[in-house]
Formats: sequence, C-alpha cells, structure tokens
Amino acid sequence: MFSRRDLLRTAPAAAVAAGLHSHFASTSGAEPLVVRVREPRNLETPLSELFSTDTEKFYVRDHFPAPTIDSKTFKLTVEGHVENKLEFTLDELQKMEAVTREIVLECAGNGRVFLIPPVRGAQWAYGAVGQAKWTGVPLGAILERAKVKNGAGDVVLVGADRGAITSDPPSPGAIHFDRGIPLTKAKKDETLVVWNMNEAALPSAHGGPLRAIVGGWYGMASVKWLSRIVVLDKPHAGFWQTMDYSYWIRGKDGFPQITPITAIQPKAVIASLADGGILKAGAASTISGFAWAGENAVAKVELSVDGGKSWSAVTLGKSKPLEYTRWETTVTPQQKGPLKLLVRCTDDKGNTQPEKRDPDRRTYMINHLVPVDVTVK
Ligand SMILES: Nc1nc2c(c(=O)[nH]1)N[C@H]1C(S)=C(S)[C@@H](COP(=O)(O)O)O[C@H]1N2
Ligand SMILES: [Mo]
Repeated sequence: MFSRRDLLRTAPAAAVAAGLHSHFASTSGAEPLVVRVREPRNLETPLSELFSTDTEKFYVRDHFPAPTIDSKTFKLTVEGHVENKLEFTLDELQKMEAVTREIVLECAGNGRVFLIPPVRGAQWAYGAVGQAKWTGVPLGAILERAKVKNGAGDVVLVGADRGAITSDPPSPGAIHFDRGIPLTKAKKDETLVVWNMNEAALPSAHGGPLRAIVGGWYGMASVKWLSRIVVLDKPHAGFWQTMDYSYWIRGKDGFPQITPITAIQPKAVIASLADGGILKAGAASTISGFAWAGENAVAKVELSVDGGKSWSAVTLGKSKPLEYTRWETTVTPQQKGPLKLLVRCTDDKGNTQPEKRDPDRRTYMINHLVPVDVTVK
C-alpha cells in the first residue's frame, strides 16, 4: 500500500496545477535540483522528488566553494585533548569495521520560505532534507584509538573548505567550516565518519571523500570534506554555532541564552499534493507523505481538513529514530471549494509540531504548521 511510485505519482500533476509556484517548481531538463544559489551551491530537492533515494536528487548545501581533495593523498588528522595524535589515509579508515545506516539529513533552515515576514538566508521550501544510506566507521571508534583524555569538552569536526562570510554578522576573516559536538554525541553509534553514500563513493558535492554524519541532528553538524578532528577541553564557541546555527533558550532565570542548534524537530510533509492541488468532491482520495523526528521515532501523524480545528490520525508505516516514516490516509471531501490541509507529527517523547512560529528559533528549526491549500471540485 505504500509503494513509492504510488506516493509520488500525483505530485508533478499537482505542481502543474499550482501554476508552478517557485517553491513547488519541478526542475527543468538536465538539472535534478532546484537552484536556490549557484555558487556556493544551494540546491533543493523538488517536492515531487523529495523522498527519492537517488543521490542525484539529494539537496546540496555549501557555504564556500567546494574544495578539491585528492583521495589518494588525503589524510584525516585527530588531535587536541587526546593521548595519541593520529593520522588516517582513506585506505586505513576503510580497513576498520564499517557500518551502513539510513539516516535523514535536514538543513536547519529547511522551510525558511514559509517564515513571515521573510528573512535572509537560503529560501528553502520543503526540499532541504533527504535520507541516504551512509557507510563508514563510528566516530567513537576513531576516538577510542586516539584515547580521549579526561576532561574533554567538544569534539570539533573541521571541513577542508574555507572562506570569509561577508554578510552580517561577518566571520573573523577566512575560516574553515567546522562544528563542535559534545563527546557524548560524538560517541553515539549514529555519529559516523563516512566515505559511501547509497553504496557508492561519496560524491564531492556531499563532502567526498570523507564527511561526518551526526544522525538525528540538523545538517550543519554533518561536516563535509572532513579533514581534522580536534578534541577540546571545553565547549567549542566557533562561528558556526554562535553567530550562525544558534537559537535562544530561555532558562528559569529569565536570561535568553544563545545555544548551538542540535536535534532535528518532528515534521510531517504531504508528498502527494501541493498548494493548488485538486480533490474530487464525494470521492475518496488518498493523501500520503513522510514524517521524521530526529533522534526520536515518529509516534503519530495527524491530518486536519478544517484548518486545525479537528485532527484525525493517519496510517503510519514502521518508524525508527533517524529515518523517514511513511504515512497515508483517505479523505472524502463533500463540499466543493477551497480546503486547507494541515499535517502534524508527534514523536515518541511527546513533542508535537508547534502551531505558531517561535521567534526564539531565529531563522532555523522550522517545523510550525504550514497549510497546503487545495480545491475540491
Ligand atoms: N565542510 C562543510 N560541511 C558542511 C557544510 C558546508 O558548507 N561545508 N554545510 C552543512 C550544512 S548547513 C548542511 S545542511 C549539510 C548539507 O549536506 P549535503 O550538501 O550533503 O546535503 O552539510 C553540512 N556540512
Ligand atoms: Mo544546513
């Protein structure tokens, strides 16, 4: 009942019916991705292809021009607050015990085009998210060989790409893309250093020859072109988790604290219909899509056909943390005219998508409810 082809069949037709709103646009001709920014690359998966497992259709989010890395001479270094400084060639890493896991990556700015009023940053609609099969070694296995010293703080993952951010707030000159993660997350088995994507060599666009995958966290932690791992004796306060990719948490003391973005928030998306789609009055229509909830499993997905006044649970596929879950339901609208569809996901810890946007999240972690406007004919 959940064949992928069935789920996706109706979407391109719906996009055409929508008069090709830019964020629902299919791509033209040769390019499988919607170009949001050409250089550095910000390429979005169109809604009609969102749940494809094709590497070519996986979104691309770069902050700097992609570096050129020769995988034959490439070395990964491990240094900092460790007993053993290490250096690995790709070959040496590939001789370690490998694991393969399906993991969703979502950009923390996915859905930014739905923010009102509009904000700066890449104007992603639905498609800065994707799931792939990643093959590599647990970061924990590398850290074990390096013997992390007592009192370690963050493990900083450093990319080979480098540049200066000149928009406000600017970076302190030219910097690498990097991200620190706490040692506890670094040692979890969903945190990987990978060289394969969907069972083929990791393409350069996705960080090849080597990248981090920090399962369950927004994409910024999954550092591409990984070249250095630096263990600190304190938390990292680099550009990419303070000036960028951070939000406000209000403590009991009332002081909003700037906090690095971490876990992916629950989200459900309708894949079989887009804005402007058509349903037939008096006829049963199947509506389907996907949901994901970061480190947690999806416990419930609900659909509302009355703008959020009432909700009914949909049929869920098997759900696991870190992965997409498929869902499907049937609606039989009676009255002709406009209809507002809303879908919401609740994870197994009881977190639900918020109705309204929380401004403390700045321009990230966008999972408030966004209606899909269709017409019943
Ligand atoms: N080195 C490096 N790693 C990076 C980035 C980057 O610009 N440089 N972008 C990050 C962000 S914001 C996201 S959402 C993901 C995107 O991964 P993808 O391009 O494979 O989809 O990579 C992350 N890792
Ligand atoms: Mo991102």
